[in-house]
Amino acid sequence: MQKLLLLGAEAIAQGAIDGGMSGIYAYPGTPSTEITEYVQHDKESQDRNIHSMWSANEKTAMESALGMSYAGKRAMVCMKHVGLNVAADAFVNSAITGANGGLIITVADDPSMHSSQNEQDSRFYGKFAMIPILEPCNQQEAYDMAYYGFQLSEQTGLPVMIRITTRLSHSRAGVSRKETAPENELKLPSDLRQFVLLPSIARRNYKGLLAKQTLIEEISNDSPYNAYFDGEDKSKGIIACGLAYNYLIENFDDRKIPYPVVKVGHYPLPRKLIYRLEQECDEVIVLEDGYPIVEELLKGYLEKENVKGRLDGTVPRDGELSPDLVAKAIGLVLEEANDVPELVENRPPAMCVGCSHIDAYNALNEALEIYSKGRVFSDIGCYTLGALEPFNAINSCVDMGASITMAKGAADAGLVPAVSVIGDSTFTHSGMTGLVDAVIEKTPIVVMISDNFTTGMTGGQDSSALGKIEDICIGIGVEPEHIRVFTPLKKNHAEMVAIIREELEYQGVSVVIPRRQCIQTAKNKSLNQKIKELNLR
Ligand SMILES: Cc1ncc(C[n+]2csc(CCOP(=O)(O)OP(=O)(O)O)c2C)c(N)n1
Ligand code: SF4
Repeated sequence: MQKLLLLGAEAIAQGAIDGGMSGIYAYPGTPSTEITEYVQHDKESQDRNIHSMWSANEKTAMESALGMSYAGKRAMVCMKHVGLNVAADAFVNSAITGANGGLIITVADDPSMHSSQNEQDSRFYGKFAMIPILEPCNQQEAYDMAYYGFQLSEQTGLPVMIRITTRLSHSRAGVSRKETAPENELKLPSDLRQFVLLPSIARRNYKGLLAKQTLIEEISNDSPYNAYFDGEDKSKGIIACGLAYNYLIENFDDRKIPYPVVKVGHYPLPRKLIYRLEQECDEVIVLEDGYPIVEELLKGYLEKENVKGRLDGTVPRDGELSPDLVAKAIGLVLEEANDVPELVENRPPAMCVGCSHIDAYNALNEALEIYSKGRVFSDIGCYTLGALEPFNAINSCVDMGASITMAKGAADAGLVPAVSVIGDSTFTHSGMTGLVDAVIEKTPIVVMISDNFTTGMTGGQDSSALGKIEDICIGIGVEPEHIRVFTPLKKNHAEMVAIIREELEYQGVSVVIPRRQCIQTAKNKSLNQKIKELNLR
């Protein structure tokens, strides 16, 4: 079989393509973005016409994938961990509807917050929804699990979560492909009310979900992704979840670990294997990249003392796991590593030279000089870097969409004028609904939608807002004379300051739109064509 050198994210994409996937839906977010990008660039996916889309947000992506599963086909939805918060309503309920065609939710967590606001662990969500979770320890397993996940989903009638973390997603290894599975034919659920979650049906479905818990645990106990490796020294037993297993074996050149090890790659936890480990060993060390979810389960409310991990400091409570941290946790002596040479400088992130957000912030800062500080609520995107020197332009960044609603709340409290700064992609992701609230109450806020025609921060994916922002704002009820568009360039600075000042004085909702293409997308032919067709410049 063909062998490929793939990132973990790409391995999932290839596994899904080979596993008979018919559609993939996603909203970009590091470290998950490369999964969908791979499918979009893959020749076989194009030949097979696998449907792929950058959806408006994670919830719409989740629901589209669920719709494809309803129609009997295999679908995947991808997002970063915080995206699962956005998709949570649909995600949790998809466990109650169940899946018809295989449905995989791939979530990429980011312990250590390399590019995220938190390091939440998506396995909690999988457990909360009571569905099977697959957690690969390497790129080959990432491929195999995506391939197998569709079968598992159809076997159990449930959506399946694949959980990865940044290191696995963004590192490469050789991956052997399997034979391509055929795509499913269109086939509706045998019960056409299965997806109608009226209380009477939801109650019935929920009982079904509860009844399936025994089945999914049995499957997990016998899963090839869970294993018990015996060891002679029973003074400790190790539970290594997902990537932690790879980190563990990296510490032993011959891969011979003296202690018994339970490798976990498939949840619910394989109870029989864990039970055996607990019985045979004096203490149990739990290695998991993320929250101490398994450790907490084993320790229990009564805090059993022979279970060690993040909670008692055997492993640091926060941050991502590493081979060195694993070595320390199991008592190995670490070899001294070289210091980072002085030549290597820490470079804080910064906006690209020539970025349109820079001109927009320069104008906004000057326009706001006549007011007291602390009134700019921002959002998540490249423009969040406006928080840093030399701009110091924003006072909040919480979650996608929060800029407009937080500005509204602050204005309601009397902080007038309040300003929101949001990007075009974030606006259609979850900013629009907040604008509805502001329009309903005619809240005195200025919403700056910094439109660069793309989702810049994650690498220039499609923006659902392209060519639609003014129409959306008018549709929501913003008065057309208070929607002001300008080109953020140095030469227009005075004009921009004057426009923003005028709108800051207006006692209602204003939208100002600095509009100029992200310079990193200048060579994107299809985007340039769309911009031309839409007459956007
Ligand atoms: C819920 C959620 N989904 C995805 C992301 C990843 N992400 C960060 S910013 C961003 C969008 C940025 O696009 P835009 O608002 O157009 O601003 P730009 O970066 O182009 O300036 C995305 C997708 C996130 N942080 N949170
Ligand atoms: S990628 Fe685009 S939006 Fe982001 S900083 Fe660079 S020019 Fe600005």
